[in-house]
Amino acid sequence: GGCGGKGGRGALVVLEGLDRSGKSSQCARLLSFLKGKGCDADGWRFPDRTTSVGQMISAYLANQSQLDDRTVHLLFSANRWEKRGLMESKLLSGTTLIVDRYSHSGVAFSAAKGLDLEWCKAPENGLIAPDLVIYLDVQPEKAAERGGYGDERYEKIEFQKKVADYYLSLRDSTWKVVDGSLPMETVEEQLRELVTKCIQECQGKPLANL
Ligand code: DGP
Ligand code: NA
Ligand code: NA
Repeated sequence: GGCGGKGGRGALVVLEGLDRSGKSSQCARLLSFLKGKGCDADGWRFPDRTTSVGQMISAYLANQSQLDDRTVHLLFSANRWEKRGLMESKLLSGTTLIVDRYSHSGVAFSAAKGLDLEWCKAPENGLIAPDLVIYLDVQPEKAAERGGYGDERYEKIEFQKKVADYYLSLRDSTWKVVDGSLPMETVEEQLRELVTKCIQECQGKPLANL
């Protein structure tokens, strides 16, 4: 508890966006803001490269292993499933989770490879549904100018453009689009407002599944 009232559940807040859209920095800033207010909050990220499934994914992303596209898709999904139990207990015990990528990454990146959209969505069914998805909107060309780009498998402009199109097609009522090309402090301020409101509003709502 702390920021949402006593006994309430935590919120599941997901940040999505292209590679180098600023998600990871904004997740860190958001987390320190929430903790500073006395909120019970944890920062998570997917893929979680610390598990054995996550290590297979990490080797694949670093081009150290070759895997069939559908196999990789199911590994990313399995990596979310292996954390579902802990996610549920954290949320029910009042911890808000700020998550760097989740199911929408799974669908957008695999569909951009040409896999069938509905097939891509299927293994995500039954995972916990986010209360809020914040999409950091940055043009692929702008993201590519940011440091460190191009080191991993998917960090190519043409591919990222396809991912962006799929992300847009996945937008639903839980999505808020934030202009990620604005100054970092402006983005940060918008995220604080969205998340503070979300934590208050989700108190009375039960957890839902995708
Ligand atoms: P990150 O650690 O956030 O930089 O993500 C690593 C890369 O993996 C990035 O290019 C996005 C991609 N990715 C993240 N989640 C998934 C997923 O579920 N499926 C696929 N195919 N790619 C993903
Ligand atoms: Na990346
Ligand atoms: Na990241």
